[in-house]
Amino acid sequence: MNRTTRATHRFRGVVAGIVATVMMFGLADLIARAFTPSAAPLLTLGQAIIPLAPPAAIKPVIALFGDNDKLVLVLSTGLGAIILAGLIGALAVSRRRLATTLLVVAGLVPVIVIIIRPEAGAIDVIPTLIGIAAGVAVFLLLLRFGVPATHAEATDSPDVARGSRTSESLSRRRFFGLAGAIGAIGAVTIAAGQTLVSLTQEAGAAVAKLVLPTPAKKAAAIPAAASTDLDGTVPFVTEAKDFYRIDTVLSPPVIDPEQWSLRIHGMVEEEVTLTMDDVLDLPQEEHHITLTCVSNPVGGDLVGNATWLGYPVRDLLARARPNSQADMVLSHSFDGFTASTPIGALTDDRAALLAVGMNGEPLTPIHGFPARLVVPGLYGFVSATKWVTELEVTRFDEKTAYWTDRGWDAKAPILVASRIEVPKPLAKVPAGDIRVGGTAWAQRAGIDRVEVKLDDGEWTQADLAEEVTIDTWRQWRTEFAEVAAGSHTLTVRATDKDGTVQTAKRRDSIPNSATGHHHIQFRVE
Ligand SMILES: Nc1nc2c(c(=O)[nH]1)N[C@H]1C(S)=C(S)[C@@H](COP(=O)(O)O)O[C@H]1N2
Ligand SMILES: [Mo]
Repeated sequence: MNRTTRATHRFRGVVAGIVATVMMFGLADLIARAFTPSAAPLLTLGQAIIPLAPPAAIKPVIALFGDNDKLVLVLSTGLGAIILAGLIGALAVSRRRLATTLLVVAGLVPVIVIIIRPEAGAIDVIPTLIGIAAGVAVFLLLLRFGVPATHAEATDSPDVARGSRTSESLSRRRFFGLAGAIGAIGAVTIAAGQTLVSLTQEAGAAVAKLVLPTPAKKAAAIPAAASTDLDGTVPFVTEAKDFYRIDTVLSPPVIDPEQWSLRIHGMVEEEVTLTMDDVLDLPQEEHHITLTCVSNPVGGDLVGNATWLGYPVRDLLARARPNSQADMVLSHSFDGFTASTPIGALTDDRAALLAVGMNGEPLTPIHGFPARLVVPGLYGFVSATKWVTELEVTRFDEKTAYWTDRGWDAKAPILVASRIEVPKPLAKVPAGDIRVGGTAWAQRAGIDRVEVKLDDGEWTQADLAEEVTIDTWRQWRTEFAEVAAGSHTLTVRATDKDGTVQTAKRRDSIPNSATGHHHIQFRVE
């Protein structure tokens, strides 16, 4: 067999491996989505990688891709699988049996990942097994058409050995025609699977047609003066669709409120379980609260402000009567996530809520439907458990939470922070007076002052919009007159009402949030 023929065959082997993999994942995914969504192999594989990934790698990925981190994860898992399949296909030119075995072994990886999950059932592996069978069949079929089995066969093969141009091109056409057709079928199954996903999510949204009770205690209306009205400033209330999303699940659990319950247990005198009807019968309170993620980089947008409807966790806990030795509540999510909240933050006078509503609507699946915690003043990872199912009253020296086990703090109060939203980084601004504005937050303390600096100038005090509560963010704006043409920097810092000035010291987000002043560059033209 000459070199060119070998290279041709190797290329076809690679194509066969890739097409087989597309078929395998596509079919397995489609079957899984139709019958048992949590058994979709690509999703489960991606999901399995999350806890394995070093925390030091996760947070930068979140910072880089933000809400798209999950898509990036699934796409890279798929890409990894395709590269592996291509290599196996190339191997098939000389070692067909070994390559086929490797393909099956690689296919079994998601099967293992699926079966070791605690909530797995035996039928969960069926979609992937069918996918593997289809993938291997496609692989062998394509090899048969495009890659002669052995060297001997290759030289004996009348088509290839004689190198007759017509038969060679016929075999090429036949191979790529077949590969193209099967690849297209694989692609269609993937698309069909994705369509099913969005249909299921719509079904989930239908379940979400939960009727919120009218608040027993309404939040005060947000005054117009809470906004600076500076164009380009982030709205004071963040709509659910624009609200940042951080969690460790690839697709949010679809929970039927009829099936949901909250169990309060651990160091309590009386274990309490509430159904959704029980919860909705309680007098609900509305509160404006700004939620913040510990992974938010300086100037980042992992922060949002909403009007939450919920029942005070304080009163829920009171029903169970916690033991006075308890100092922590470990909240558990449907998906296994946990957060450790100092019990004091749940029992003092702040509006720590078991929230069922966000901006007048039930929670969306992504933001914790049907119920989640919202605790003013603490970063989300130690307080804001979505899809919450249990409040376990315990002690910090006895239990640890999901992110604490991965190097983050056990307790994490929110630090004073501020960011520039106008002008945008690297914006070109016409000469004259320059308008500057943004948002600052220091939940629990409240913002006292925001100062801005142009280039190496003096700190100048910005005008603050009206404060809604100490637990909500606060907009600010100011102007610099007659700024000369050229390149400039702006820096911002905030001070809270306890007198804490936002530190200029730069540090990483692990273990309890990044610090430093936000600064941007812009050009005056
Ligand atoms: N079940 C569950 N709840 C969770 C998380 C999670 O990974 N799983 N992440 C927490 C973190 S780190 C943050 S910052 C907030 C974000 O809430 P949001 O996605 O509604 O903005 O949810 C918290 N609740
Ligand atoms: Mo977070």
